[in-house]
Amino acid sequence: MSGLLDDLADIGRDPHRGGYSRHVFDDADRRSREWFADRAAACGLTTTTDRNANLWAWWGPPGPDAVVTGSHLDSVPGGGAFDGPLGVASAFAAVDSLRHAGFRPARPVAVVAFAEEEGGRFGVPCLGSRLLTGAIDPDRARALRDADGTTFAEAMRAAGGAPEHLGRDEEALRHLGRFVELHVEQGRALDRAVGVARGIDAHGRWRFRFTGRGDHAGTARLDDRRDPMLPAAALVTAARRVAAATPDGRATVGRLRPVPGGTNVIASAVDVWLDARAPGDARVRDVVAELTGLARQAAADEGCAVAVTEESRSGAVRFDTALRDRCAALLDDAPALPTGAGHDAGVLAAEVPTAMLFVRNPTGISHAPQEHAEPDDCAAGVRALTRVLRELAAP
Ligand code: HGY
Ligand code: MN
Ligand code: MN
Ligand code: MN
Repeated sequence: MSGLLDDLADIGRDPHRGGYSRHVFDDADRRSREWFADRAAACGLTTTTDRNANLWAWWGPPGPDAVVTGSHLDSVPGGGAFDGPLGVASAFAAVDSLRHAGFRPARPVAVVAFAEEEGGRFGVPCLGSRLLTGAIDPDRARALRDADGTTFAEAMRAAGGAPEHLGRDEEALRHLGRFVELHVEQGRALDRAVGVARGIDAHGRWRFRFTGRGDHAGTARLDDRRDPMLPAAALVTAARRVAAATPDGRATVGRLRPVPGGTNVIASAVDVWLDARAPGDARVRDVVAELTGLARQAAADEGCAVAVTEESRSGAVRFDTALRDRCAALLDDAPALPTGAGHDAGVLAAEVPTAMLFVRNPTGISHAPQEHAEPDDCAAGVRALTRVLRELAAP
């Protein structure tokens, strides 16, 4: 198992940020896709790429009611080694051990790696699984731009894909009988190697564009400025304050882009991305509404304007309790945990019975190089996934 992750370890290392930066259709993604195809071939599986750039490795011919497992291979900028790859590597390891044990599945089994789960390049998380289920309009997806202004369609075409075919994939959905995603824990709740997911908190991303008047940092009088950095800064600190006043609320600004971004230049505009999360959809809505009001007021106080755009939103997800309880029972009553992290499993849960297994992370940290899972716990995760797949694919 650790050998599988070792093979990935050199792909997408980020010397500047630490950790890994792997984003859809970049060079690290190309190498990750090669890794996926090599692993699939080593397991005797047939690799296909669906119309939305998601990878599938089939044990047996693609067919209806398949048992599908996997996760994603892309990362956040400077992310850890486990978020995503652990689920894909464990899926291959579990299928491998079933095959070596002579198990014959009664229905097709597939390993999948969804594209752009982190939204690290084009800004919309779970882009591949949203496209597959029709949860995002393909025209909007085609037009998404990365920081260099390249559209998703241009990047997909440059990588050999056909963006004109993006969209809900009825055939893939017919194949999807059940989906099980193994994932590194993102938090420190597990006191044993493996747990199951109860559900996913509501969450979303909003872009606040503050516009003012660019000017010279040295000559513009303080009483004659319209500096969008001021309301931007107010939003950053208000996010923490408003979330702290919301039960189990979280609001984060991890990304902020001043234009033009010169040290001696008063910005003409500042983009601020807000990530807001809470156990219920209404609470997220309330947090964002309150922060939008504060942002408008702070902008007006500085003679600036602000435009707010919802970039993505996911309602709270409750996983299929029958499948969850079946997994937990198979895993010696593994504990069921809520999670504040979004996953492709959360998107697919709207279409098929879906479950998630979590592997203990002793640091509890994720989306950073300190993310970790011990080899013994990873091996326990593979054994757990193998048991679940055997049960779901049994005659
Ligand atoms: O942002 C998330 O929760 C996930 O890691 N994409
Ligand atoms: Mn993640
Ligand atoms: Mn993930
Ligand atoms: Mn000058």
